[in-house]
Amino acid sequence: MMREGTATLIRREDYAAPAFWIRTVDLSFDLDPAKTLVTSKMQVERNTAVAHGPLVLHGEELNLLRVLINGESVSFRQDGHLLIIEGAPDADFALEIRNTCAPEKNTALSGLYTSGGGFFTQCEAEGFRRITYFLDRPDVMAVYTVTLRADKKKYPVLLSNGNLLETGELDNGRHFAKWHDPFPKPSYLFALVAADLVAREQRVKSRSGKDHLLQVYVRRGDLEKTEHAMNSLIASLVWDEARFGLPLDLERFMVVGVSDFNMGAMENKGLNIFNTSALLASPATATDADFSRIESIVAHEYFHNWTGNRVTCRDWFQLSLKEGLTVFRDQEFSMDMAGTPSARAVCRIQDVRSLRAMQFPEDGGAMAHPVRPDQYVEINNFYTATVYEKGSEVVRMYQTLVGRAGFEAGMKLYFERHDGQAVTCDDFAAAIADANPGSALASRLDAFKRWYSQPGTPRVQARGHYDAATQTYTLTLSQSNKGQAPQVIPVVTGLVGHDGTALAEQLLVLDAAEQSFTFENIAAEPVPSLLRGFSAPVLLDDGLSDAELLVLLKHDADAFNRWEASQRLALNRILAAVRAGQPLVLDAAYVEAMRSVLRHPELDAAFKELALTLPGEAYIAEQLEVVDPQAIHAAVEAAQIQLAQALREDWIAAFEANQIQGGYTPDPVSAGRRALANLALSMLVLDAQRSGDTVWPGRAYQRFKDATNMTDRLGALAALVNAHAELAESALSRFHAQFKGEPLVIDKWFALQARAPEREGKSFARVKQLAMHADFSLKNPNRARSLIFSLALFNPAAFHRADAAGYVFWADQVLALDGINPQVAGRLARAMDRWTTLAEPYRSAAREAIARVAAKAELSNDVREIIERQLA
Ligand code: 0A1
Ligand code: ZN
Repeated sequence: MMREGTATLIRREDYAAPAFWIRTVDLSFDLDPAKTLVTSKMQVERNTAVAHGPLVLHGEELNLLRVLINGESVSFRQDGHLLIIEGAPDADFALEIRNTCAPEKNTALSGLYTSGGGFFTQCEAEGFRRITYFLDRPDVMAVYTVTLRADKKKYPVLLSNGNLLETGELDNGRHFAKWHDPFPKPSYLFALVAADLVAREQRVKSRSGKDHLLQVYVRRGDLEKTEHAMNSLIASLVWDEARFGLPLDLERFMVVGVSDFNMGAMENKGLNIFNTSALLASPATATDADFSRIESIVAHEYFHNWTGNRVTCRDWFQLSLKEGLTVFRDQEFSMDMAGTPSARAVCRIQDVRSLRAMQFPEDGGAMAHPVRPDQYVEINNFYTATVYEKGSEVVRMYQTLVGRAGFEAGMKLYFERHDGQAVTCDDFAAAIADANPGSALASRLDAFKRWYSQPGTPRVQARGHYDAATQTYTLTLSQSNKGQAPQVIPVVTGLVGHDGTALAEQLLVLDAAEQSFTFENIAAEPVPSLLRGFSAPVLLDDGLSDAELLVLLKHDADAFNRWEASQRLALNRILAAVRAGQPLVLDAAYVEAMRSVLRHPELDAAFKELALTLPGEAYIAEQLEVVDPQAIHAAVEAAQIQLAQALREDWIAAFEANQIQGGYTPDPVSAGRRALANLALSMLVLDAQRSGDTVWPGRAYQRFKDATNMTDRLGALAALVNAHAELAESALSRFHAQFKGEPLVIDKWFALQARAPEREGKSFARVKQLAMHADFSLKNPNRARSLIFSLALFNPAAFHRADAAGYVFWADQVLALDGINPQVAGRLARAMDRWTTLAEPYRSAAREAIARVAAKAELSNDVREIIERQLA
């Protein structure tokens, strides 16, 4: 871990090519949890394009044993985390390094570490330097041969990237395996696994007729939970060939699950490593949301094989080149898998909801940065919603501007030009534009690229004017983003008649501060449906009245904007109450609109559930200049209670109508029905708390006990817990007893309690109590997230307390976690990103808590960078 004083700011503009290339690496590992011996033999070449200079290798937390050049020992010096060899020859040479590392002490889970008695690696972004000394930067690409030696009983499975060359027995009960990856790759894509695992296997033939072996490795008892991941993998393979013509380039493709992992998963070449939470699913232990998340993460990692691995990033500032593009690809895949237009819209709505909940606050807060950041202290802090999700929106805008076929042509050119290279976001932009000369993109490419360089969420204002005499409708669009230059904003616009007639749809490209667009032959004043499908990641002020929003809610041909109208109607009411400091009272017009959605004979259950779910508290906070989390929560809760009461009969009908007979399948239609039934049940239990009715809590409890799948079981449990119903306690203990052998389910048990809507401080008190529970540990990232992150990042009303106890707890947990796993601690630190917008007394108390963390002398770079940005 880097300590205070060693932090350096890395700047994008300082990029320089490396002085040396490493062409091949022959790595051998003598695996031992306490002390693993690593021998690395490299073929090194001076980069003749760069002036003479020493060979400077990265290394962290290593014990160096020897350094040889062409078989001879050589003088070197060590400076912090650098190994410097002044006398490296000009001619190509062989470099041999021997060192040890201590996997079982590696609680940071970066580099080589142990988990559940096995060895695993995580090398992105800069973990390889914690395994051996290397030019640990993505533009140095080498061909790897890897030999693993380990005790055969404890570690029967030995895996690394590429193809298996050889296996055999050694003395003392040890064995070995030798792997070779023919594709040159950066060190961050290296991986090894040595553990006692079993695999689900499937052979598949690609379009070209090539055979491939797919394997999903997990711990012994988990094999039955790998079917969904395997199916998702096969579907991903088929999709990438069909949609982008991109085949699997390896004979063998392996996926491994591990329960201690910092992120969701990792795209190591041919050996993807997954957090078990992103891999394992059975109907009894995983919810519909888990099934869909697994499908998209399996696809995401698989798609990286081309977008990330075959073409990689020149430097870490280009991270969105692979991440934004790969998120876009996994989102497109999920939509195609969902099938029907309305199921596609549901996917899009969910993606936008999470963009607004996570990325919008980030872009307005202490960690705001462009999609292609200009500087960082710790790159691990930049695996963000901006780089991933906003990056994906930027890729989507390319597609909107050049069309789907144009985008596919652009991708083709990108691979023709750059296969096997480490490149930049500019290279990607050039490929898409060059493949589409004369497009709306090509003529504005420089301005479009401001999406990479300017942080912040642009605000777009739209005002329409109808001229009955000329039968024209003129739309004036303007944009602003904190004084920065205008961005290129594709605004897909429809005009809808008050009777619901679709009058027009057009792609408007806003590329100036203000522009007007005129529609001809419009017979009567229309309602504009702007930014259809959320065609750009902006905040829109369209000035629409309630009456106009109701027209869109009822008639818009664009399902996304129908949903958006439902959210705007709710948002307007919540904001008005919060701004006025008055209790929220829902009006009949809104309630009736929601009733007609709920009763609608044709709308899908999934859509109804999304339309009837109120906007998230974080997104509401984004609309306000001064944020009082308690006032927001009170307004949302009041809206919920009133909707629960006013629509009681309709909730009952929706609940009854969406019971599914027969076995569980995670398809979008069934999942949508379960989601609506669960929402209805929550509403009915909530209303029962008000009315004193005991029937619905009883029914929820019964359903909780009888459920045949986790979605229904957890839904019923959530209905009881979220309403603070009396039966919640016995349901919670029953649930814990039933699933005590299933860590991923116990995570849900913690998370559900930590996310329960706050009532009289009960949720917060419960979190503090659960932090002492025998099953709780900060060492396992999933467990830490399930409790502490759930409170600090996802339960604003429980966290932001007038007595500051939430902030004190946060500071304690950040400091404790920083001593274990800086990367995860850095993520928790981000709970305070938006503290400057808080109302008093929260604001002062928050500053004090942040200052307390800052005052700690020994902080990781990860946490220090976040904290310093918060205090800047
Ligand atoms: N590249 C992976 C995510 C990942 C990133 C960083 C990690 O450690 C710092 C681990 C995984 C992905 O996008 O799936
Ligand atoms: Zn990724």
